[in-house]
Amino acid sequence: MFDSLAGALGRAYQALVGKKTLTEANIEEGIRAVRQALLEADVHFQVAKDFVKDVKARALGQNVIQSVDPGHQFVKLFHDALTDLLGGAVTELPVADPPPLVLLMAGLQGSGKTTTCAKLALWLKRKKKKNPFLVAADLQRPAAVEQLCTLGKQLQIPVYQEGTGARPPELCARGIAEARRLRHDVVILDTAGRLHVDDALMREVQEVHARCKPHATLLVCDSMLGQDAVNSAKAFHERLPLYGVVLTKVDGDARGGAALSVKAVTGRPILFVGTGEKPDDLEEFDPPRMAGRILGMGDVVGLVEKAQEVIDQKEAERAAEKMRRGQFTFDDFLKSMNMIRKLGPLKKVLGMLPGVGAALKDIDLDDARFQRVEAMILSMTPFERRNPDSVDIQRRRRIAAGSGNEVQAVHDLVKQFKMMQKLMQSFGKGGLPSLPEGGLPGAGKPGRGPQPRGPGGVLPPGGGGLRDFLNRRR
Ligand SMILES: Nc1nc2c(ncn2[C@@H]2O[C@H](COP(=O)(O)OP(=O)(O)OP(=O)(O)O)[C@@H](O)[C@H]2O)c(=O)[nH]1
Ligand SMILES: [Mg+2]
Repeated sequence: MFDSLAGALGRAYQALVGKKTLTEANIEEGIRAVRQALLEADVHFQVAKDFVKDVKARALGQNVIQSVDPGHQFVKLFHDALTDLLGGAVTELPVADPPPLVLLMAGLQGSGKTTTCAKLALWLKRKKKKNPFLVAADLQRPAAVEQLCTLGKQLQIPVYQEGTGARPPELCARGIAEARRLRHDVVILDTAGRLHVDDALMREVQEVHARCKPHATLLVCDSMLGQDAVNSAKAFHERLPLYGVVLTKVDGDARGGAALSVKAVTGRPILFVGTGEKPDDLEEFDPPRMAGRILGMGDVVGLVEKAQEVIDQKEAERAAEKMRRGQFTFDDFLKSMNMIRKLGPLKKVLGMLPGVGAALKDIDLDDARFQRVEAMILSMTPFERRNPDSVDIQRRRRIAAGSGNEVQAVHDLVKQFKMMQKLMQSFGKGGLPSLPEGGLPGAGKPGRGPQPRGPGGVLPPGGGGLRDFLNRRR
């Protein structure tokens, strides 16, 4: 999400880099680029207009700190304005006293309600140590009940269902009573969707709402619908008080207009975003962090959190120690690679790193490349894996044949591995290594200042840079 916006904002930022101070004229120039970027990102016209006015007022009102680069100052105030536009701070779910917390999920057909019910239940179970209970109240289609039951079974979260014969309000009330009896602390109601915000749909959810008095009604919105998603959220909110919004399919939305407009247009915040089809593809929506991501500051916090979840700390430390001592082998390489893979698709992971997201958007980064590397390493003998220097041309031919690759691919792997070894060793000596030709992706963004160069590693010639390495085709 926000790829195009991040790119366009880069241009706005560039307009201010190198200027001595923030003046009305150069602020105006930056602002113009921002307005353009917002409109390109499909942000609601009025929202873009108000936002630009806000940024300008902040820029003109602030005391210019002489020693700080205007570009950086602008980014800071822009970050703050963007954070406010996205809702300010994280909006938590309400607390129910006494439990259970009742959440009503509503939204248009295909927006992702059922999937989101399951994702949210899993998130509550894992992150908040809750004991959630799902209620299948979409009685429009028999398949809808089945879909929720299947998800529930897969995630080991119980689902209350009565087939499709009952009426939703009564069914939901019975579901909640059952949850209370079984001492569940959260109940999530999955309701039916319609193609449009029409009377029949609204009446049904309103009835469920009146009967069950949920603690929060969450509207599930498809981010890819852009402005339409925002308009339907507004129409919904006019007829049913919303607590907040869950924005789905942000993984397929390069523009992010809905995310940027929802709060301003409806007055209700986004609580979660759906980032994929799998049950764990749900993230809490964190405005400051999201603003950082848009501005290319990366989401290091998100990456660290994710890493803490999936990475074996001891194993990682062992690998790091070996790297420092220069004892890193192909076996360790494979282990580390698999750890990174657990973080998710590589492109997603790298997208969380500062400055990398926008730079990586045209890179051919797929897991197939990982698999190819894995196949090559697995085709090596244990001796070869421990002694990378032993992998001579004859062995390379055998490895290529064994793993179904060209010999050139093995050459590349060995070369890259040795390069990495050197890089790691120079880290170990305390010096920051000089970067491969072309630098790391995104590191060369304007205005980021010179890259630190340490005394340590000079890389073998012809490194080609990480970008080239990753782009190299099969
Ligand atoms: N890529 C992506 N796909 C999603 C996301 N959330 C849901 N989907 C997909 O969107 C489609 C519709 O999701 P559902 O959960 O069935 O939508 P619904 O709102 O319950 O649909 P109805 O019950 O027909 O109203 C499914 O194919 C989901 O896998 C997401 O965050 N990212
Ligand atoms: Mg559904």
